[in-house]
Amino acid sequence: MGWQGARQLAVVAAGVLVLAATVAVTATASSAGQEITVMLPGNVPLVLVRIPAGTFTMGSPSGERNRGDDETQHQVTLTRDYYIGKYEVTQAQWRAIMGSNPSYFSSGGDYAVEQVTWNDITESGGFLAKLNRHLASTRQPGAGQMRLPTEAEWERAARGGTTTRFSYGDVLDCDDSCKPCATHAQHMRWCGNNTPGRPALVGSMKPNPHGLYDVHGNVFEWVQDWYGPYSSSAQKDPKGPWKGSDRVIRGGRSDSPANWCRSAYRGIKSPDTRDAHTGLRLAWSP
Ligand SMILES: [Ca+2]
Repeated sequence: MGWQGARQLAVVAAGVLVLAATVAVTATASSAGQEITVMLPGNVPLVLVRIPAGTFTMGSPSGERNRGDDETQHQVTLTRDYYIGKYEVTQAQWRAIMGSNPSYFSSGGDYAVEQVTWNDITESGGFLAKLNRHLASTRQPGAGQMRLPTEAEWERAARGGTTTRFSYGDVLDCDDSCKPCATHAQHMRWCGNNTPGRPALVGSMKPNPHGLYDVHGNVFEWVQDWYGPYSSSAQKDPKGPWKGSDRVIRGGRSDSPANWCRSAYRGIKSPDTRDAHTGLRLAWSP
């Protein structure tokens, strides 16, 4: 073999190494906790975290303190991995896509966007439509497929494998009011540590076991589903009732008592409701 032949072999060997590296990345792509970042206009990043397919118990046990009677426990299987926003959608992200900031507490930047209706998000020409067009035109992941999470996807992601009232425990040493509570204070923006009663910067509390921020508190988050009673039987990829009058919001808000921020708590709003405490988190099925 001459010098050229040896050089070609080296190139081939390097190619095999590159291929091996590619395979390794692909293998990692199926694991939980993987993050992707897409870029919005103006170089505004948006980060999503991979949540694994699997089965979990949705709702709360009958003995959970201060539960609602619409939280009937049932088994849910999600058959596909999905991504969900690491943070609530921020005012900078909304402005990058829509060109304006509708928030009542309009600090801008990485504050959670609010005063957005379910219709603003999902209608033709709304946030999701424009976001998906941007991702398509820039050939980024999620193009044409970014959406709100289903209620089941939201709760599985929020629980992060836990069965307690919050993803950081039951916190039975505190009551469910706005009284100070050292345990809650590290994990969520609720009335007990947010005296002005307004949303804060996203990501300023501890994350849940999936690395998601502010699933408890800060702003309520619209999900895809119409509100309706749960079935007590096992469900696969549930999407809620096929019709209804109210949509579901999840996770509590910066001026709510602690129990509204529980993993199983279900809030209800008409899809045209615009208030200073309701925003959103994105989802995508790869
Ligand atoms: Ca929240």
